[in-house]
Amino acid sequence: MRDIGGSKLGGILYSAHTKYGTMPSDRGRRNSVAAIARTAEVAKSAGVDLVLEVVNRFETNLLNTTAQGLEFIAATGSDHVRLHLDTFHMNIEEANPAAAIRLAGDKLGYFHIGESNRGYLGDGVIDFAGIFDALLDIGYERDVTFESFSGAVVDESLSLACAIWRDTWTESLPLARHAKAFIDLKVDEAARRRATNARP
Ligand SMILES: [Mn+2]
Repeated sequence: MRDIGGSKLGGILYSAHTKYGTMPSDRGRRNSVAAIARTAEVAKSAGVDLVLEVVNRFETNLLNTTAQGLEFIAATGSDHVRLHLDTFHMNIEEANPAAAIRLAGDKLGYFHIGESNRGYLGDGVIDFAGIFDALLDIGYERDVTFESFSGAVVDESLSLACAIWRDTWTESLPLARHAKAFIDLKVDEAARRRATNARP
């Protein structure tokens, strides 16, 4: 990442991206913490952000919730590791996704916006108003990245790992335009709610 001029390394860096058939072992978890702690030292000296994506139970057995992610970061002993949260995964695992964002606070280093069916934003059940209220509450100013899948354009092995068995879209550009407009609108709405609530 350093050598290609990148500034962030994220995703499921701490385990395989797969549906595990066993519980994580203590030894496996210790190995993962140690590997991330070593990687964080290299990343810090290279000026590269290191963010761990918390994903749902079908894609890792190690970090499924924000609370688990924060515990993992503490175990690394590094101040350079942050969390990469994703609304699609949070919708499956968190009791309250907005509360999870507030729990992450300044440890949130990267954010994926995705719908519950991983298609067009607004075509699923995720409460984006609550999500954006929470992002504004914690003063989040890092990346917000839209993530969506279709076997028509996404790498085949990644689509299989994410269980994309049907396509909800095939054209990237209208999807991306819609997502940008949707995110801008939701940020504006959340900002207006804050301003209205703050008014005496
Ligand atoms: Mn994601």
